[in-house]
Amino acid sequence: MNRYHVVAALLLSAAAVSLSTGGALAQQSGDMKGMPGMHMAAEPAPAGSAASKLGDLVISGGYVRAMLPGQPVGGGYITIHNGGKVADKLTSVTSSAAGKVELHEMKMDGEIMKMREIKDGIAIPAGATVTLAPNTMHMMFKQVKAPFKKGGAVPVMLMFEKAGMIDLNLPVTSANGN
Ligand SMILES: [Cu+2]
Repeated sequence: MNRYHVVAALLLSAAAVSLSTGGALAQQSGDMKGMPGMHMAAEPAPAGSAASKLGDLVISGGYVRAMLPGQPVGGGYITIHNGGKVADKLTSVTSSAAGKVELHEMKMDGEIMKMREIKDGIAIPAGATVTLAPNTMHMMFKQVKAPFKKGGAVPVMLMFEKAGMIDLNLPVTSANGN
């Protein structure tokens, strides 16, 4: 998954991605099993949605990945910065493009990467930047009405405990290539 993320980033040449860095990352990340999740932090993310302000929050870099034929669910990522003095929480996400959207987190279980639903929302501490990114957390789109296609956009509504709700259009980046 990680390798494809790098490929997706490289395809978006507009993003500030150096080819040599991307190549090194791709090689390093070839073996998913042997990889402790912490390499991911250094990775460039694809260019995503523009920054939007909602109260004290700045929400940016949102994107979803194109879905492969037969793939039953879609994955989405986004960055949330809380510039305020009070903690907030991302409580839920909905989308007209999917029957439901769940918040998931990835965890290494021994050598196997597993995901589980985050049922009580994602805390956005005061002053913090929380990033939903491959191998950390994601939005999982279930009962998708039409497979996400590269170049398209997926509407989402994010609901925060304090800041309220915001509608965003997340661009669809390339699929994992697999
Ligand atoms: Cu998931």
